[in-house]
Amino acid sequence: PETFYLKDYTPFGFEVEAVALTFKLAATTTRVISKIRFAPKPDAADPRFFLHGEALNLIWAKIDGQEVTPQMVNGGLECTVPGQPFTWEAEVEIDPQGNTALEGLYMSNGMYCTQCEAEGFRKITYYPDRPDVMSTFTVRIEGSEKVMLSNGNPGTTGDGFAEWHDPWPKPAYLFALVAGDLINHPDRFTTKSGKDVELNIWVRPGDEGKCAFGMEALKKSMTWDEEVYGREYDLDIFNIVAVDDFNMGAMENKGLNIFNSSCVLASPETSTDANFERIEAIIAHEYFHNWTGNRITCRDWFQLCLKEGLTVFRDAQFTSDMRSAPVKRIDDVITLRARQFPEDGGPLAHPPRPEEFQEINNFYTATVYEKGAEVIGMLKRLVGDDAYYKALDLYFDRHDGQACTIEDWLKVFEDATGRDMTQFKLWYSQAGTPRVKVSESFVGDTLTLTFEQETAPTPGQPTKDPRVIPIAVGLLGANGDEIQPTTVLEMTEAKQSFTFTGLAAKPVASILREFSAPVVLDRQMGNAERAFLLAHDTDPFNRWEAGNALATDTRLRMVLNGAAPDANYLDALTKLVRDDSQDPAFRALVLQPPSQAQIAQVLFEQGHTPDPEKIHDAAETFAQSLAQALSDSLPRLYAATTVDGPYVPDAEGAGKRALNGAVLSLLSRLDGGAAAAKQFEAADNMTLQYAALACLLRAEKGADQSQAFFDQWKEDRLVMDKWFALQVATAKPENAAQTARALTKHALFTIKNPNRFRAVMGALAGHHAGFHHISGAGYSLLAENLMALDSLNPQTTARMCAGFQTWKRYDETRQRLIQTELEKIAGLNGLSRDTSDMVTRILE
Ligand code: HT7
Ligand code: ZN
Repeated sequence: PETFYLKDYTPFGFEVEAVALTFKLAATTTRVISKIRFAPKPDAADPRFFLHGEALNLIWAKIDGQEVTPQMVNGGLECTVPGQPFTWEAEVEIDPQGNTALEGLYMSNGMYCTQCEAEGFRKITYYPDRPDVMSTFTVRIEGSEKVMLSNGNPGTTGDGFAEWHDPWPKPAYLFALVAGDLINHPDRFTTKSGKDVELNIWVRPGDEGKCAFGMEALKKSMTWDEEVYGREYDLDIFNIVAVDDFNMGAMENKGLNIFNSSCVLASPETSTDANFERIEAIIAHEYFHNWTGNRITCRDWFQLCLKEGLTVFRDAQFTSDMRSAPVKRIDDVITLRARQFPEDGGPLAHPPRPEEFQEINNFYTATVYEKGAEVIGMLKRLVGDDAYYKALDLYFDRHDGQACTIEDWLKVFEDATGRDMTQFKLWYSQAGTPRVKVSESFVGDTLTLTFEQETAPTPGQPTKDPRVIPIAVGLLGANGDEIQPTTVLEMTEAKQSFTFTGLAAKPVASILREFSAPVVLDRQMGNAERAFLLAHDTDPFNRWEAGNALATDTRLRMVLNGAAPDANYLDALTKLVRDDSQDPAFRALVLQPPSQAQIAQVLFEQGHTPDPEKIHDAAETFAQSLAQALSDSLPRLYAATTVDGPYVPDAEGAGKRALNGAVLSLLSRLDGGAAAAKQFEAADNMTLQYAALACLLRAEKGADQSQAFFDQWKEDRLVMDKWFALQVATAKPENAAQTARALTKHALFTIKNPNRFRAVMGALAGHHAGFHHISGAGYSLLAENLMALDSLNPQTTARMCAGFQTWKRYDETRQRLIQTELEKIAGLNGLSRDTSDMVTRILE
């Protein structure tokens, strides 16, 4: 397969002045007629007229009205064209019904919809399908569907047709079309300059009661982007459509966002607090792309983090403002460590801006998205808030309507601040997570902190240069008072010392506050000092981090030395949990144990071979000991954290319910599931019902409730996804694969729906001890299903291969078992390019 390189970038040799498309919809024989005005660029480096095209049946093509016979070449066509502006016309036939890959124009439950990012437009018609080719689009849809939507503003609509015009030049990956029997949840928004915008969320009949929350989230996002970034919406209408079959979460098509229904539909009865928060964040994310992605897009797909990192950063700011900033930061760091750190330390490691790829779909990764956002967080921390917004204003002014690069992005920071960004740019070009070792000395009145940074080799990058690392530090006195407020140390060398003078006594340093850089902090610290920070740190992130370090440390000692749970830590934890003056959301976070995969990650970082069984046993023993230690308080805590009144999906209620759920889970270890059974019976919202069912299933006492849950919700596909996933997630390790296998035989299981497939297979891959069970049954079941899915949906298959990416950190037996499965996948006849790329890189 061909490898694409950043260094080979060459602009397209033609301007695209305007695009007009006519769709004649038919399930298996849709006709697409294109009329495109091209103008040759006088000084084009590559004057070839090449149009991408895949799985298209070309009926005819014309240039300036004259029929032509283009030459079919790999991935598209070439044609001899005039030396002056000309009109290209073509008619192609495509088969939306047969398109199970969910890329291009496809059908989901009888409804037509599209997914064009990254390279799906070439499955709709012949076109220069690259993000630096921007043009205005006019679309006419002919069909009998009740609702027919495309990008931009509506034009004429009549019997059997609808026309749309998008005045904003855009790349083809932002094209969208939806047609079907849909119902809208309408609303309106007035922008700060007084423009009236029609808003709609379009859903299948029956789902109209699940749109109100998403609509409120959209309006909040529109207001927030005006207030914080000065960005206003720019069309007369903004449509969102919910689709059941979708490979990812959502897509920011201009004026016509398409959402996986799981990321927009919500109701208290069917959605958990976590679902509500995620929906709010994804609606914001897609909306924010209108400026960071659509108005300013990427020159090529190597620059993907230009739009994704920035938009994730913006949606995180939004969630922090709408909910609790510390809780959001802690949640994000947990996710970063769970998803990005393993990627950065394994065979799939790549920089936020990769320099080569075979299949771009495989680069929608935690590194591009989440690390991309962390890099922007560091930039903001280094230049300060005022300079950050000054640089962003310049970015929007300078680059509106353009397709840009990371160089353009860093240049606005250089121009706005006068700062040289050369060294900072290494964050975009170097893969791997820096390990920062810190040592402390206190002499006279001076504290010296010495940091050393090191990044392990990653594929294709054997050596690394030192990066700029912002390290936020505060100092606490013996009584817990803050004697040095947060200050950002700017580390630029491989080894560097910083001093704090005029100190009366040795302080306790709080280092890497707010997780100021995406690094592993290697700090030798006693548990007494950690307990002190857990009790006193004024930085909420580092307070949590101290508790997390204690929790991790005791778990590591249990796994490595067979130690008992640390009594001092249990004591500190029980004190904090019992203290009703503390924020419930914070107590819930401190109670949430580090995941078993996270313990495996830390063991690996410290040079050990993780043993999934021992890690699982330690987690169980610890939870049981904690439940015992808290036994006298659990009933009171459970009662005290019950939220009265009607369900409201806000941060305060969610925080209380999170604590209530954590307490219920401990209580269920002692009361045989009695409280959980009662909660399940009485629950009037999904958060409580789901939490209760999880406790019961974990205790192997939930068979009746599981059946009752199924009977109640079997018509609701999103709740059914939860039911499928929960059974796998709560299975004993030795039963996880068997449970998942049985579920794949269930009448409601279908391999063709990515949500259902992920519910079962994703839950299996996420069940650390179950997936890595020494029988190898987890590995072979996942591999078997990936092989079955590959020919239908390569994109989802390839993404889920990442479940195997950590294989080399395990013992030889497990490595052999996984290698056998990976080789089976690699050897599959007709394996897709997507999956082949992933498996080859994982095996290397
Ligand atoms: N920009 C969108 C990415 C996306 C996507 C990429 C590849 C294949 C299918 C896809 N669906 C959506 C989503 C986002 O980041 O907002
Ligand atoms: Zn995005």
